[in-house]
Amino acid sequence: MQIIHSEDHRLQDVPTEFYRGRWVEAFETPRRAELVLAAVQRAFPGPVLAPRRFGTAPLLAVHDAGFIDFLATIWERWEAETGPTPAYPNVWPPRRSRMIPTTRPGAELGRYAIDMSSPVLAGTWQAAQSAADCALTGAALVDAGAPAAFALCRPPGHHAGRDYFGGYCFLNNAAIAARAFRDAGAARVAVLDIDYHHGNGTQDIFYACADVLTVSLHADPVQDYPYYAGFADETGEGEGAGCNLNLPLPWGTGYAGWGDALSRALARIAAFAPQRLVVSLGVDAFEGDPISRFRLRGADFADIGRRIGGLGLPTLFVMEGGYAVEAIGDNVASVLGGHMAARG
Ligand code: 7XA
Ligand code: ZN
Repeated sequence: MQIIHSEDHRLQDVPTEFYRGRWVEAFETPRRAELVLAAVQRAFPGPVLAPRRFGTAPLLAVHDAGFIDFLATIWERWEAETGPTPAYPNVWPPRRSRMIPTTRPGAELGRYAIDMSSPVLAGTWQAAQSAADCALTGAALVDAGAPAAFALCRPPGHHAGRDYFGGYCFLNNAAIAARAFRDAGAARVAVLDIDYHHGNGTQDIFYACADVLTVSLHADPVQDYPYYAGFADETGEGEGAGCNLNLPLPWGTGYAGWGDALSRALARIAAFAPQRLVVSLGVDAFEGDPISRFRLRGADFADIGRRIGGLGLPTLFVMEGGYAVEAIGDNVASVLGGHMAARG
């Protein structure tokens, strides 16, 4: 298993986050990535690769140019107005607003943020670019013949849409890699999102695309974040009609129900006959996750990897969520190990 990782992720580091009306110890921390790195190095000895640098062109292939410019410049604008304190939106545009650029960084944050979970810091842009570069490096390795690669990205990406950020995500690493696979010649690419939370950003980016199938297993958006997308009747539009499959599941779902949904997801992907697969690999469906409410056990993750490997597709795994720090490393390594076992 080829592993790609950048220490730049440490630049995104806040001690607290706003959760259910209180400032609590942050769930999404650098420690998560450190624990995953340690576990995958134990499980798959060998070099961990640093990302190649790809610049902004692959980011602009999936994200709006104004949004990328915003991410690249907002910290300087915010710091000049407020000083070196984490940048949070302080206002959001009401429905039917004209999305006109303003001169004030707080209002600009509100134009692009979907929530308050993702403060912009001095190093956020560098951390986000490096995470995207990890995904792109992994995609290049798979294109060069690796059966699978693991991009240990942080910040994660699947909540970042064409022109918005949130849910700890700034750039959509999985979508950037999927688009890169297409641009390198794959006629069809599938994205399978197994994170507990719906991959609303990935769905948004590819919703009208016939060449990228997006499939997501996640908590019912009536019950859980990101709330306003992820319903079963969202199936794609225009040329992309039929190319988005959402499999929302209720709180309390264990591996019996989750595994049935995975069977539907895998059957849909097999029918699409893609040349490449991107897996948005969140492990927050784990029973011990502090912000999630599914009941997958540690042993289930190896089976998930085996079953994904059964597709026989060149596969890029991209790290997303997972907050049970005592188990996050083992759960990620189990998925990757199961995949390797299936691919032989
Ligand atoms: O996959 N997404 C996550 O794991 C993050 C979801 C929670 C975002 C913050 C909500 N307050
Ligand atoms: Zn998640």
